[in-house]
Amino acid sequence: ANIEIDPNGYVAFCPCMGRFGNQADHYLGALGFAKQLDRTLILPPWVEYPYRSATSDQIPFKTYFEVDTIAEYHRVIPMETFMKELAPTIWPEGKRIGFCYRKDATSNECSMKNGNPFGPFWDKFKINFDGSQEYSPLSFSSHSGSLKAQWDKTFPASEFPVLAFAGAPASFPVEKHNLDLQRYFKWSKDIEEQANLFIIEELAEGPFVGIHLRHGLDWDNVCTHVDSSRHLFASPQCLGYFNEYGTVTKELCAPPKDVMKKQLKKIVKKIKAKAVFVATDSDAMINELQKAVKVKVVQRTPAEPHVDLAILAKSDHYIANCVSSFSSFAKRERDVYGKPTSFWAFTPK
Ligand code: GFB
Repeated sequence: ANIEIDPNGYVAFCPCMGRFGNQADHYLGALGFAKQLDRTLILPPWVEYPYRSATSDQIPFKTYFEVDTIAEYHRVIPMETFMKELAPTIWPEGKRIGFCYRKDATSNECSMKNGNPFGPFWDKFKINFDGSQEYSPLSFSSHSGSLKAQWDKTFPASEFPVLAFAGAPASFPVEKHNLDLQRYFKWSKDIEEQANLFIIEELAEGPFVGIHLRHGLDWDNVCTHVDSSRHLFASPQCLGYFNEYGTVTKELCAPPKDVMKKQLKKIVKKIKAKAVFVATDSDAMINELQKAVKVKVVQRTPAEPHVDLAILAKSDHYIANCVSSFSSFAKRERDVYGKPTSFWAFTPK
């Protein structure tokens, strides 16, 4: 098929920070940015870090999400398609410029491919950069209406058909005005089917509560940073972007077991739940929780992050970790459909 070239140009980026939750936040922001600039967004693959592997994997966008649904919001093209069909004409070898806020002082270049996952990401498509372009003092934040005018003036599409960013042209956590873009991220058929199948087989007896347990070594480390900040990672999702509903606490990040049990019991009773679904990549506390709530408590093994999130999003009530960006993905999805979410160790003030 002949794919038309967008005269307004393209935005490319590497979702090079964090794992799925972080990348998803950046994805929402990048989509909002491309929309503002009225450039087509090149949908990069997701970056994954297989256990015990020294390098990263790149998983096509469509493995987890429907491309057509994103396209309902704005013009997009999967990176695989762009590189195969369009790059030879409009972004050929020899003309590939990497964009960064500041060049590396030593090399005087944008560090586009330094280290993992940066190198493997662009290498996946055999992309090397032929030049570097700083974009400071421009920014990605779309509060000001003139964002498009500023970028177009400095980097007109005729001269810069592809703005390829070293990181994502977006903030972490996702900015408030981009939250609702979540509605365009629809799980792929495969993920959706796996989630539905699990619900039919294990959670069909009645309402169920979905809970996300974010704990384990890596997370304990994160939670030691709470004292110095009003926000941590995804915490605006419960505290509000201006700390309207409180500040971050140790408990919010690492809720004690007895607090969790009490809170879960209350919700189970309130919605007359017949089961609890546990999503975690650590200890699922199945026996302990079962004793506390006296209904069936299940997890899906082996756990797959996207299927876990899809199930959490479908639960009748969801209890999330306010600090975790993984937690926040399902919270945003539920917001789109008006489904209730509460947070461990959090009562809005
Ligand atoms: O998604 P993520 O950026 O969210 O990283 P946080 C957490 C990863 O842990 C997920 C796995 O992408 C999954 O691979 N994981 C966490 C889970 N919870 C679950 C679960 O319930 N089910 C399954 N199957 N997998 C932060 C990172 O995590 O953690 C930071 O964003 C940093 O960059 C820090 O690494 C330690 O925001 O929760």
